[in-house]
Amino acid sequence: NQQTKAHSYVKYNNWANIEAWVSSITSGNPALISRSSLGKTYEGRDMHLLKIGKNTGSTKPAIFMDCGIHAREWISPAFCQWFVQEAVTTYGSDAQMTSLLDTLDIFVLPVFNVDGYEYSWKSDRMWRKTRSRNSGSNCIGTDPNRNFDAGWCTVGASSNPCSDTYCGPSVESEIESQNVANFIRRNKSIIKAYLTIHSYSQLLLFPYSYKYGQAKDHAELTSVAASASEALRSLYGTRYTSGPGATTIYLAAGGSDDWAYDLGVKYSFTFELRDLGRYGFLLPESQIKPTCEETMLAVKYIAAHVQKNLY
Ligand code: PAY
Ligand code: ZN
Repeated sequence: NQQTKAHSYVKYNNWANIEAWVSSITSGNPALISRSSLGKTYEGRDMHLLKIGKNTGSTKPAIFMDCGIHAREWISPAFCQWFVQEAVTTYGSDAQMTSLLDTLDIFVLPVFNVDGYEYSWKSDRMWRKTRSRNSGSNCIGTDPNRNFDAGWCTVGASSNPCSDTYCGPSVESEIESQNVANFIRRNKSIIKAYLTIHSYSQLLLFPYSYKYGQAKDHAELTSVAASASEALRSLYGTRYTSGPGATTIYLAAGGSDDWAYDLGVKYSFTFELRDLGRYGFLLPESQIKPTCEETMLAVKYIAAHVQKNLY
């Protein structure tokens, strides 16, 4: 009789364990965490969302962070779980975290593409896209990071449903993208930063990816990304490259980061976590802890910058 593995921060957790974790971390930290759902996925799973922050009785500025847009990037959901745990356990002892959670709310979507994530556990470890059916094709899924309204399907995306970078039949055709976009649109006045966690390549990207043109906030984003990368490197020497997506990785339209930025969320960053390709998407579990620890430093740096530069 096979024993089901329990949740662990230093292992990759399947969706059942992540869902159980969402419940237990929320009920264990009622003063700092509240949960909601952004809606259901294509296959009917809940898109659980955690709000972390001290309840002040009034509306606070917020940061939105998602993990697991792409199914196979398992280190990404592992980081969101780590972040939530680290936030609640260091609140009250770590001065920076305490101050962040006293003044800001941090919305964490631990897994964006839940259906794809499940599929990457059960059937195809290298699955990237959603699991929606495509009319007129036997190929499944759309790339959720090509499905947002930012130069949609113009460059670095495919209109072939069989491609791993399929942009979908229309903007926000995927219910998962729609649920996230609706939430951010609805909370546009309070969301000051958008962080989206991917792997791999060790990059810290900011707009634009859908065009070569510089973002209005290019200078500030460049300096924030450089300092955040430096903070990350200070722990274990892991080197990150930072810059606009188009020139740092490749032109790619329809990304959530560019969409959020053009909506008015100034501090929009895409993390590409470890490694540089030795293991790629198959990052060993032994690297979860160091990867999450170093990434915390960069995320906290960005959050502190946002806190000091509210707009
Ligand atoms: O901002 O341009 C952006 C996002 C770029 C990512 C994307 O293609 O969506 C980069 C890739 C990713 O994390 O999905 C990088 C990985 C290594 C890949 O699959 O190519
Ligand atoms: Zn990705």
